[in-house]
Amino acid sequence: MKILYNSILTLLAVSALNFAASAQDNPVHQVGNVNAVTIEGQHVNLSTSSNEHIRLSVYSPTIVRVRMDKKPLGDDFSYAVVGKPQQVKANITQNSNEITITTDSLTARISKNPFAVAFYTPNGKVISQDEQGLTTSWIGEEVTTYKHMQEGERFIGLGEKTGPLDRRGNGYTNWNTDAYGYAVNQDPIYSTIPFYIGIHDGLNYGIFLDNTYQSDFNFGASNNRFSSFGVQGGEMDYYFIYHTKVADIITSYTYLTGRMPIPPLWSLGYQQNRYSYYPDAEVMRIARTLREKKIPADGITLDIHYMDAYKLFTWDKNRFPDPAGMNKQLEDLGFKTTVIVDPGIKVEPGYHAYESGKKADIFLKYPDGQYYTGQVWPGWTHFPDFTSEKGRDWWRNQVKRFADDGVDGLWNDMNEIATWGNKMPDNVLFNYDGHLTTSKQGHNVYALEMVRTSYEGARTTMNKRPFILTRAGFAGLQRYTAIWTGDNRAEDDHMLAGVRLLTSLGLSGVPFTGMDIGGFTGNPSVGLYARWIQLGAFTPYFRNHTGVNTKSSEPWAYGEEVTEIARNFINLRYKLLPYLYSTFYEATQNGLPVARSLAINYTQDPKIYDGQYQNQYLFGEAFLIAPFASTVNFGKVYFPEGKWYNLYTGEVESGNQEKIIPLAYNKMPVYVKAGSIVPMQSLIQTTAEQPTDTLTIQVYKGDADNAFVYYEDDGKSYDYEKGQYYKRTIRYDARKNDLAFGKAEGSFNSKFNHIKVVLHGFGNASKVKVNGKSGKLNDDFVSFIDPISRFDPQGASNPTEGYKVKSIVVENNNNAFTLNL
Ligand code: NBV
Repeated sequence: MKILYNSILTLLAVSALNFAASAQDNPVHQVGNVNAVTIEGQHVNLSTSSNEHIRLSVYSPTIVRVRMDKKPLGDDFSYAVVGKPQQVKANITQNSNEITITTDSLTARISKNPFAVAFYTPNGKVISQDEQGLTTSWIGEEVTTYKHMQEGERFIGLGEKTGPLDRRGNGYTNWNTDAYGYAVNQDPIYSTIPFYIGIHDGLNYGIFLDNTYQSDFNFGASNNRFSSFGVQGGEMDYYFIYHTKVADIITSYTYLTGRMPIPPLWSLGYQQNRYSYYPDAEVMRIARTLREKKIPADGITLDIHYMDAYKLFTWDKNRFPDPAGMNKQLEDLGFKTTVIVDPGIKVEPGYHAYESGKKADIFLKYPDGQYYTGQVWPGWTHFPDFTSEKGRDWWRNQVKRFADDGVDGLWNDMNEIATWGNKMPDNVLFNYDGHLTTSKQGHNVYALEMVRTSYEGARTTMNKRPFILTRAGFAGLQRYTAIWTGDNRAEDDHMLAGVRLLTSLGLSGVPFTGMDIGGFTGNPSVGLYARWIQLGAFTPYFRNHTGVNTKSSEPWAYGEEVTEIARNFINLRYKLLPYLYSTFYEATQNGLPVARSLAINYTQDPKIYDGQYQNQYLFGEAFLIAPFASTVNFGKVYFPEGKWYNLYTGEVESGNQEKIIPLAYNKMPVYVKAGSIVPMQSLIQTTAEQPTDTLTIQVYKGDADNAFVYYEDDGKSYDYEKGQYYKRTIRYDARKNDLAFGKAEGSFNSKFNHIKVVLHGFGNASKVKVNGKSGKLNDDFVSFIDPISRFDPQGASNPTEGYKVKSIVVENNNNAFTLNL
């Protein structure tokens, strides 16, 4: 038996050897040995014994790009990357075995036999390295790079992906997919961002795979050897990014793929949607009810029923006889209108968009020149080719119709492309900006180019900042649009999975994100709706939406008590707008998200990846949000390092602590990080209304220094590009115990003439100095939400939800000043 066993082993070993030796029989084409090297400034060009062409480029001191193909590298063209390579002092040397590229931030070592690459820190620690023996290989046209799985390595990001925060042990596919009522672990769903961050041994790095073909990522799914990323066609083209902080990796990634522009202020207000509000009288009823019930709101969204037979760029004449008039009435009430746009243009002779699209010859075609026809809402439709300048030009002109009707936002739906659940044939051709290709390469980038065009068209024709929303997209989508997570379900685990989708998008360069609050399919329980709407107030894009055959989802649809809860949190959102707008401004500058995974600030803390805490996140830099299912009355919260103030009571929790807390139906757990600086304003019902002229700054005593960049502008135009903004840095110095307001920058006049500083955790402070002179501290009371009638029948006249504080009011004259606390 033993002999038999041994001879089988020998046989296997011999055949393995034969297999490896006869490369021709090997169905996997392995990258070969480097046989020629040319160094051109920051670039290294290589060719190999098996005819691969490779180019490594130093993009910045922290970014190295790697390109490989089995044929000479193609035109350097990308829809995702807009950042240009920087002039970098890189030291490039070689010997017979190796090429070394050194910048002041990293070293790349390229082995020649066979080609493999490894990245090191300046002091020689391995950050990431190709898996020996596998490195990069092709199976037919499919190319994959294999990286050695490092000890304890974690993986985060990859955009809008379901599943856990730490993606180790999972595999994912990127193929934009219409995922109606998706399951919480379904993959893929709507959008593609082939960018992830790896974390191990106190190090972190990012990898962005810039290829629009279907891609597949394996983070140790059913293998304990490697992490890998591969594409079904085109070049292996990836960017390796190294920084010591995850936040800086996101900043470098958004240096490559761009950052969001500052959004219109109104788009940060509450948005009321449903599939669909019609006719116009119903739209007005919803708007007026929000005002009557004193539920602040800024947006109303029109879903597909506003169109005539679902034909794009038309209005149903019976339901909406006077769209411009209705939009004017809404505007007078302080509402902005967003309309849905789908890409499919109905095939109908005489219909203006069909005729003009045909005339301009902008629809996607088969190789024989016939237009591709697929089925969506209007029936058989053609699809504009947004990857051609001609197609984009046509769409930009169509969008003008909305501008003329007083529309403020475009909601781009069904742009995966969705054609009634069916996959578009592979042989549909995309112009791909002069690099004619098939649907295989064009599909994932279709939505990105659609929203780019909607943005460009709306920006020029609306003459103000438009609001653009999309369902699908590709890396870089943040340059044009907000995104929401599509057709989720009215279920607890969907609410929580939704949080992870938003934070994962945030890790992947997209700050303006939202989900259908209340759930799109099905009906939430009263308890779930109550929790979800509170959570919504702490999501970047606050949208309430529901499907066509579901129960109403407006904040008054779940009883008086829930209306009060919803009002409370929507009120709080509006009072927080100065904080939120400044946080969005930060996103425009460094690409950091608004809903922040704890992996950004507490990367090395294993607790934050624990399944029971992975839904916690920071809203901006100050608020720790702990969402829980509606079915539980107690929850376990993890407080990362530092100190945390309970938002409602001011009580302090120490960091590095796991704590079971009782969960109230009306108060989502929210904590404020010690040292935080939170600017707030008085309650308004719409951003069209002016708050009082006092900006309130909540300061929370802490042990670490902090700085907050306060930003303001007119909230609607592009005048900020000409310097018409108001910006000042507010610094908290923990040791000196002072708060310093820098001089205001920019030519915009702040709407606030006074600044009220509210002190939290400063004990019974009685004295304060303003620029060295004594100032007066007042006794004050702070309350972030109002009592709910059931719990306190005497209502707001007997506030129980707040606590005593001290505050001081100073004049805002734009000059620098310091408060010694
Ligand atoms: O336009 C209708 C819906 C819309 O309400 C939803 O938000 C999108 O995700 N749309 C999908 C079309 C298909 C609905 C089944």
